[in-house]
Amino acid sequence: PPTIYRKDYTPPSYWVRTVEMGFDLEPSATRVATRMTLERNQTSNDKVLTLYGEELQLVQIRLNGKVLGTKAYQLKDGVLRIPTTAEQITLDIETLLQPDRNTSLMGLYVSNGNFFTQCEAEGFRKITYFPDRPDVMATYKVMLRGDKKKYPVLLSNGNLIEQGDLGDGRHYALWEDPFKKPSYLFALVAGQLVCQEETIKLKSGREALLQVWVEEGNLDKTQHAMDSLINSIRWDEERFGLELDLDRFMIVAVGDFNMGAMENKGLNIFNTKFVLANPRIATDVDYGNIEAVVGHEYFHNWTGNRVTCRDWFQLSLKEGLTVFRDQEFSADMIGTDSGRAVKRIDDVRVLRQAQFPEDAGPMAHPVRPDSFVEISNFYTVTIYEKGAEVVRMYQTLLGRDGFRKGMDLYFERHDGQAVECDDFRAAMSDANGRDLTQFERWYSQAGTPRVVATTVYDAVHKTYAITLKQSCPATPGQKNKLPFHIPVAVGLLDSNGNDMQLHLRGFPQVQSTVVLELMEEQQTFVFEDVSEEPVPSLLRDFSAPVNLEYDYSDADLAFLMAHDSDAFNRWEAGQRLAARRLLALTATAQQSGAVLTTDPALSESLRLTLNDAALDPAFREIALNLPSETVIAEQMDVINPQAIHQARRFLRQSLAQALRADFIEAYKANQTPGDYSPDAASAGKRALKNLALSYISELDDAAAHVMAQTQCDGADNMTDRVAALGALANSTAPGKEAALAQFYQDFEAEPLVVDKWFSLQAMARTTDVAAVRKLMQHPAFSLKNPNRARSLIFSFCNGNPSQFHASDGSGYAFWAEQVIALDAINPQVAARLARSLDRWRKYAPSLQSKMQAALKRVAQTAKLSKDTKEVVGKSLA
Ligand code: DPP
Ligand code: ZN
Repeated sequence: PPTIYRKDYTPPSYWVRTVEMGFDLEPSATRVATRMTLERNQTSNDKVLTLYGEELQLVQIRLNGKVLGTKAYQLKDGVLRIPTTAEQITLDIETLLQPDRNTSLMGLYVSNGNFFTQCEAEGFRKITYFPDRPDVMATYKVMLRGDKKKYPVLLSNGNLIEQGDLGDGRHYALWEDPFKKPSYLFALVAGQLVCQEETIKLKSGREALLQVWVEEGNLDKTQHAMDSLINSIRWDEERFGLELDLDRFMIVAVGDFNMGAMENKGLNIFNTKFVLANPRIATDVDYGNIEAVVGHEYFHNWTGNRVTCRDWFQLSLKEGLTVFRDQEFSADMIGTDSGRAVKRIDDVRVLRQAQFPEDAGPMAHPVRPDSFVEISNFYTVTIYEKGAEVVRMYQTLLGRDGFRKGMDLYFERHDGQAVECDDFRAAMSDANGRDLTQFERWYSQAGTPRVVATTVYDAVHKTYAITLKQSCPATPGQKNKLPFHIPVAVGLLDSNGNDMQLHLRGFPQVQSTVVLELMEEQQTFVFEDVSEEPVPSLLRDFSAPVNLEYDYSDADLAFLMAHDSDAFNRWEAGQRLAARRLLALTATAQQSGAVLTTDPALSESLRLTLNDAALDPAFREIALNLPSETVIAEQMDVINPQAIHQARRFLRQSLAQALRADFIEAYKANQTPGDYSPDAASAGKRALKNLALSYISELDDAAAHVMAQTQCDGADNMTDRVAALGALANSTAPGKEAALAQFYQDFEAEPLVVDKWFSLQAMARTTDVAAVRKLMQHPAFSLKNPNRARSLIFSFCNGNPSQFHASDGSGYAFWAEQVIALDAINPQVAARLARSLDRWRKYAPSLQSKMQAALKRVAQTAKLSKDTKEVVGKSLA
């Protein structure tokens, strides 16, 4: 399959102005009649109109009313070319689809008897032949016809214009979207659905109808999504002055969905996982995720839909910005400073856990990639999460007000347009009179920059100099990197642990946190009037997506853990200390016969944090969580998954021993009696309580078993229940099997909970490949449902490193089998799983060769999708 390059972008030869579509909905044969009016793009020299179509049966094409014979066009490899230079064209295209055979879940498909669409990025071409590219924007009018009983609800984008009976047991609905949009934002839904609805008044006084559509029986699980939607609408009005532009906004939940959710104009389609919640089935984390994803998709209405992407290389223009917006929204919903910090830490954890490895591996790509084979493979943590960090850096450099000015200018200039990342940067720069030329490198250069800090205190002149030196590792296709523009937020702590007032040489303001702008390869920043040698607090609030290194002593780190006014760095100091211990323990664990020992300094520091009642429970929980096995792996030259696992388990056990009484105390002190509420304060208490339970459970003794069993039996909410079941699943408790069976029996009818049941077993310490294979035999397991496949197979391959990397290579053989099986069903999901071996070159040679063999086995499979081919190809390259 061909590689597509950003540099090859050319504007389309024709613009589409209006689209009218008629759908006759039948699962095995849906007829689609599309009429589009096109207008020649005066700037194009191309004498051909190009449309794209995939897996379509083409029935007929009419150009200006006249049927086109097969000689009047060329159809090859999904590209339909019609030679023409006419100024205005009306094109009628009739296609025939088989939605019930569509397991890719792209285009029009059937899920549990209902119809849904997914068009981003290139799914519209599975519905009709079309200039399916985001810079082609048109207004749409959509007629849906179908059986009245089977499909009582017929939805599409925009406003419902008309509906009625067709007399033959069928009915119709006509929808019109007044806003022009790219084809990837098209959507339809048809089937047996019910909704919760509410009318709200927008800031301007206009009314809007909000609906959350679900399958019957799920109406008791929509309130949180509705609340989140209303909060999102209010937040965007307040923070960015952006109002909902439609009279009607719908969210529809579907159980078969490739991604999290989709921002189709006025008709968002969501994975059920990010809609359905009540205390019985959803955890605190689920509640938080639903709020974030509902916000994310809603915010796309402006950042993505009103202003969209010129081409798919600009994907982060909408995704990075919209993730940043949803992160800020979630933080504002918590409201407290400490809540904001916990949210920030959570987001950075995701970045380090998933994006840093991506940036260091074979799929590393810039936030604005230069090329791709299959765009679906570029819906990545780099585009999304690193993209959000890049947007956050504008706010760090320009301030909140400056950032808002940039946003205002961006909309003023580009509303209704399809634009580039550079246009966003220009708006930020122009609105603030700031030169952001060098900042462009965040978009063009891949890899996680490394910043090494060194400091010198001059006691005579009372100056403190911080020297920052940046570099960036080579990534595929990019050997040498130029310096980035890096905002490094810095504070200095005096010997009492208080923030010093900072006088940065050459700058008038005095502050407790200063943002140093590192632009050269190496720069020295001098602080004056520094009365004693401080402890530096570097990269506060994680002000840039870099690896910052500084030669802290253990004592410095303990000091920062106890005193830093920047909550992020308090947490960071603890993580640095723990990572040090874990790396040392891992090194020891690799020597045969070695005995693991730990020093009490770390447990004493953690004890202080655990027992510090002045700190939010949510913060204490996140601070007591050790760096993950993946994060530790990334810090090693050669990854040894078993040694890392052994080291981390040992450290957790020794902490459990040392802090047992404190954990029991925390467990008791953080109960949340009364009715369940997912608010941040209650969720934080539950998180700390359940963290205590998980540490105590590391001891795997009778008392721990009783504790987990009691919580499992008595829990009145999913957060507590699943935490207790997880503790049991990782133990040798006598009641373990019965508890797992009971859980399944209780929640058999709730697919999202059954997913949890699979996933927690997949990640349990003792679950090996054989156990996963056995779980695949369970009647509730299916490879066809992406959530289910992810809950078992992805959870095992990505979330159980010590078993997945079993020395006999059985995990890799299993992985290859599943990638191949999934690829035949759903290439997008398969290509995701294919990423699990990205880092194969970092393992010991014996594992490497087995991983390579598994990758080759997949690569050599006949009829492999281009999605999976690209991923394994890049891995092996
Ligand atoms: N654009 C979607 C989202 O990220 C993904 N298809 O919201
Ligand atoms: Zn998005």
